[in-house]
Amino acid sequence: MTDQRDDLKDDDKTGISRRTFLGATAAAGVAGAGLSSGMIPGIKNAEASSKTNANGLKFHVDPGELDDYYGFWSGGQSGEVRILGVPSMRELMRIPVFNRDSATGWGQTNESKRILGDSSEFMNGDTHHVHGSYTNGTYDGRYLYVNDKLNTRVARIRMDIMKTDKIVTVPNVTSIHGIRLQKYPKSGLIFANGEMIIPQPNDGRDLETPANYWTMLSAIDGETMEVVWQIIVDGNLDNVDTDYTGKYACSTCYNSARGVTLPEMMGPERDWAVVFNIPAIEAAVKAGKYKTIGDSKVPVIDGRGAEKGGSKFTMYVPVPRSPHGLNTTPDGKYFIANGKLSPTVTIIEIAKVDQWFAGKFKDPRDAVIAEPEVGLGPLHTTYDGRGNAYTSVFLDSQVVKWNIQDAISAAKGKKVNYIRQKLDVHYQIGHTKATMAETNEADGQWLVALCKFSKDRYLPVGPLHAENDQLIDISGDEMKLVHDGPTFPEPHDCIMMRRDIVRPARLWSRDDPYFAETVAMAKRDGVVLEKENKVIRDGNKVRVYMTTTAPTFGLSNFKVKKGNEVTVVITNIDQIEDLHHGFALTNHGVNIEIGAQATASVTFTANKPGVHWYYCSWFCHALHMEMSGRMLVEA
Ligand code: RUQ
Ligand code: CUA
Repeated sequence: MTDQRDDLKDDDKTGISRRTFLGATAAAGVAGAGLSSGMIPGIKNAEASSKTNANGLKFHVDPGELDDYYGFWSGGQSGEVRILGVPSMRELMRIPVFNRDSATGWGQTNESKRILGDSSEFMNGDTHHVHGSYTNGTYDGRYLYVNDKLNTRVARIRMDIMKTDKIVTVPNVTSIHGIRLQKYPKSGLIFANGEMIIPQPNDGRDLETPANYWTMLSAIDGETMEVVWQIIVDGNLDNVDTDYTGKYACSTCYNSARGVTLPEMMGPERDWAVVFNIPAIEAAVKAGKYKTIGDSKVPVIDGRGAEKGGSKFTMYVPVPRSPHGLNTTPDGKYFIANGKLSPTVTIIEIAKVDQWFAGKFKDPRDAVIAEPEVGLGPLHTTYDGRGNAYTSVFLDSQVVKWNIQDAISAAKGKKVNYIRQKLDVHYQIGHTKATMAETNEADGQWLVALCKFSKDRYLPVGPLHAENDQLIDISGDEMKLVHDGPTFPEPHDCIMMRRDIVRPARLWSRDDPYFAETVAMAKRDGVVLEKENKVIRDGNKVRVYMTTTAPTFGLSNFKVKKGNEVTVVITNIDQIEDLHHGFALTNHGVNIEIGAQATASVTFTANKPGVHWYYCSWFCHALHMEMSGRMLVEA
């Protein structure tokens, strides 16, 4: 094993590591000596590979040209999802899923507040994992789903309008970390890991009795976004993936001891990956063999039983202590758990999982067919669809390419080197993901290394540095770093989808459900949104309806009384693609976006007598500056 690690040093053909080199540049700079680009390992690679990859796909996207892939990035503690073009790594859009957005008014419009629901009191989120909906094992371009680790939520994003349309707060658990979708026949169900253990129910009981703290896997209906069942487990739940038949989900557990302090969590030699038998769980729910917890109506199944290997619902496969990512191979044969504290990844054969649930053997550990050593700190693994795996190793700051079948052969005693290449990345990589890697159409074109630190790769911008997403060409035999992309915290995880899968809308449809409730309110007020500009007075409540068309608001002024609760409803009747208007009301903290053919509304209290101008905040016309009006507030 150590041999393989040494071999890898030879892969760096220059014989000097990037970091040593950086030291050398600094020294050369001081001495006033120049270095030709030919001496810089990274740059030499880029020149040699021209501007296309082995399959002729461009990695330099010229101005005006379009990317081949959509990338969807989970923005970590920024609470958002970002859309990037790949391979250019140009940021195309941000979707403010859980946070507040000054530009679009997400979190302020009545339409977005309805979607945020009870949790609209929170101003933030922590989006770790974004995944696209599936039909028959590959992306179908309908939805994205993303977790909120901070406030225990799962959100759905409609891919036609690229806006969040449903959010669910998951009961009975705390901190949703890993999420994955059923891949076949479609998603179907969304599986969400509750990471932290808590008392059941968490209503003040058992505060000092961690022995009574538990967590669960939750299954959410991908259409209704309701939690349809939950299953209690031993230990905790970190990351999860599913198989390609719709039968299993498999989660890593780094706290099998259910400790509440670090030493307690680090106690056991081994933790596990727990496989969930979805049909068995669904049958029990259907048969009514479940309980409920506290006020929640969600059926809860008991999946504990790690000490005897599992239950009819769960199989606890022992793996080295503190595993992290779990990734299914695109051929649907293996679950691969990443060691984190162990330099290994654990390969679980899914055919053996079938046999274990069928009672063909007893010890779940026998489903592990290989545990290859890959490097220090393996966190996540991705695939090229050609039988190779790419594992991010945090401590070594590398992406390690290895061959799955060779690793299995080596475990059977064959003398083969399954490691193909180790590539330095900059620095401390978390996730890594290849194009289409989470589908049965994994195409092995590009790989992204999502690095938590950029250190010296960019101009310093204060104590807080940019983070670093690196694009790597994996189309040939050799991985080649093609460029760096600075990221605002945090580049957490991403998926990359062929562009033909994504079919965005060009204009809003007037009957879009996104603003249906606002349309219904107008109907009750007898207002035709597309034509009329009207003020409806309803006691202390005032509803102001107006149209917009560049460069005018339908009302150049409206009058209210101090203390009125004012709802402004705007319908943008422009028919031109991307012709957005804004309604920005001075000194009231109000600013919302109204897309072409959309209706949007905002409610606020008029508590300051006087003249308050509103203006359009999205540049729409040569007379955009003149697109304004007055709210007159009587004392
Ligand atoms: S987990 S850096 Cu939140 Cu995605 Cu592994
Ligand atoms: Cu309307 Cu600017």
